[in-house]
Amino acid sequence: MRLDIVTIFPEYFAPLDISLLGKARRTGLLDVRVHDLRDWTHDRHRTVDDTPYGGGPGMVMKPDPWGEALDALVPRSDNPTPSSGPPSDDSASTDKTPPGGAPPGGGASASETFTGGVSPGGAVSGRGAPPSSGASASEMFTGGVSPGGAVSGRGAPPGGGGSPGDGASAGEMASGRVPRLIIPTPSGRPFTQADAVRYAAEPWLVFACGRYEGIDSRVAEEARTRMPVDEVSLGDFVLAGGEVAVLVMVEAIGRLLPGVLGNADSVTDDSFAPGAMESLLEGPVYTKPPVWRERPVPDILLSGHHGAIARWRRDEALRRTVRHRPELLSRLAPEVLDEHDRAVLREAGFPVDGEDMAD
Ligand code: 6GU
Repeated sequence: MRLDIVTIFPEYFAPLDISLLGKARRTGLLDVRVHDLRDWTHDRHRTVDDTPYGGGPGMVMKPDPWGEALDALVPRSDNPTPSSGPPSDDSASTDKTPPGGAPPGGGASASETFTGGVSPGGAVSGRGAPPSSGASASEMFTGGVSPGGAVSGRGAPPGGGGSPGDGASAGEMASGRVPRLIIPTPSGRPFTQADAVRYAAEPWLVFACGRYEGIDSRVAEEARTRMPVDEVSLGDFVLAGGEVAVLVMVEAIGRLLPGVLGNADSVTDDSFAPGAMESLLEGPVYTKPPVWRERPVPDILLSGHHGAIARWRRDEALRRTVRHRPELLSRLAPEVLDEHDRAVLREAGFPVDGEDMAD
């Protein structure tokens, strides 16, 4: 998977060199390229912000550097080779891509187009054949995804992918010819585990980190004419900028890529994992010693009865969800609960079979 991150603070992304994701990058599972937005400015001060029209506090990110950055990273159907890298002669490279780094996953045309990618020091390296071969103008601007076809084939995308107005066809997305653009903002739709799963199946994502009061709205609007764009939020609080939000999302997505976690670290028991844990919080976990400061590990976990252990874990997940996130249970369809689940919920004080449950 290829990830491009555009930011005015490339240093924020140093953590992507370590731990799980650092290893995934070194083994080539993850191709992360960090770009300095200021490389696409042209004035002496490398200005990226300006005062808001209509007045008010704070500053807004100017559309021009963003437009040029996206033009450089994402080929246009009428100008397939990314126009140029940032014009800056700044030699301090923030592009972490090794020469000849992996192209976005997908078809041959994608790899022809993006081998080498864009280096922030200057020009596009390794320009390949234009991707226009085989893609008609109508394919480029169908303005949506084929009927019934979520782009990633994972059902209705809650993040807005495939909504009318996405300027990319399912084929373009699947081939990695155009990326999905993800813009973190507190005014976006909530980012969920389902989004992480959906994004992890895509070959190429571009993250645009806003600062100040956000990015001039015309940037997302124009980008939507040529690629799917999701504006997403991590929750009901305000961060100083999108960088930390992107780190969070990249970690949530990256750990789901095949080969990043070992088999022993299956993600199916995670809180929110699609399937049995959807809308449930994972319960408590224990390791050795069996008694610690006079507190024993629950006997059942030492019993060796796998079925009983699985049932106990589910009971604990249900109880914890009642305590911490009762609104998640209200979303559960009653048919995903068995009689035992209902008994546990009732005992924990959550009304089942009542109007609190989804239909
Ligand atoms: Cl995604 N960005 C910013 N700047 N603030 C946030 C957020 C994102 N999610 C919650 N607060």
